[in-house]
Amino acid sequence: ADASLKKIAILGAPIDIGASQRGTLMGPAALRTAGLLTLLDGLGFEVNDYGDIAIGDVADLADPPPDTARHYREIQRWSRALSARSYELARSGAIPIYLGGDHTLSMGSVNGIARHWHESGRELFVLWLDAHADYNTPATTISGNMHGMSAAFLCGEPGLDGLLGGEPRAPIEPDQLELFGTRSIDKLEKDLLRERRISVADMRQIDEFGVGVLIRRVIDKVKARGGVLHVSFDVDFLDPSLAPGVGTTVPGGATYREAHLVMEMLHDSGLVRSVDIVELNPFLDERGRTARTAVELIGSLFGQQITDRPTPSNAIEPDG
Ligand code: 5AB
Ligand code: MN
Ligand code: MN
Ligand code: MN
Repeated sequence: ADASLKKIAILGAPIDIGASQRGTLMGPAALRTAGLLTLLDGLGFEVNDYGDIAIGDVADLADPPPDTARHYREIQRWSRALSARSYELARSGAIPIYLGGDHTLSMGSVNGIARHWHESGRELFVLWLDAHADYNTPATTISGNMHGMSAAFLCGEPGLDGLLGGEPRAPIEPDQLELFGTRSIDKLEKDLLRERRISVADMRQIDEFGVGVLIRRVIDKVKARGGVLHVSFDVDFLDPSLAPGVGTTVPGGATYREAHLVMEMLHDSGLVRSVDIVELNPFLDERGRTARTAVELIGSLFGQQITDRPTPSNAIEPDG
């Protein structure tokens, strides 16, 4: 086995201007507080925490901001910095885990990773675990919130072409994007998804066929094409009863057991090379529940087995 695969690189990106609700900028701190590093360390990885990325000294570009993309200029700064950094991290051979921050994070993180895999001659597939499709463009968006545009941007949809400035762009093909857990799509967004023939495993399909069958389909496709996988985990993929700490909850999300099965099967596939954890909003969370659940799921993604779970401390103690 490749020894460098045992290395994990953590990078936080405290972004919240891509969403309508403030607060996701506390996400990286909450995920660290919930024990992400200790958990990964305990699973046998060499974990390096590179802290949170800073954008202070990035000079503004001169491209005209689209008028239906809110906070374009700030998100441009984050995306450029993240893309450059992400490319370096991917090249280092470590598995980067990006801590968000709202979902605009992926515009930078995935672009940098895609650039690396493109150079290595391997196809990168992006699994989008999310209640939403995030396939709006400045022309289709109703809200103007850029966290609803990241998947479209990554597939090279028009309207945000100047976002990365001189940073090399590495668009992924629409057939390299796999939406999973979807249950809220805007009208024009849906039209665009259909036109591009993007694969969508929505909650209706998950109810009918089960997550096991549908995630297996994704894994088999990536394997058949000799590709690798990036997991973009929007915490609103989970049911709100399990993950209340998000700004855009939609009822009917993945259950505890479904989400764990997804992560465990992805781990067993050996295909995952990078991860985003986004949209956690600690300001809306209940006593760290959402952060802890997200961390536990990342544990499963990196090899924690369901059978290794300790019995909670409220269990009846045997007599001594
Ligand atoms: B998230 C909506 N489609 O464009 C829009 O949380 C929601 O990153 C986007 O998935 C949700 O504003 C973005 C209504
Ligand atoms: Mn999202
Ligand atoms: Mn979402
Ligand atoms: Mn959201």
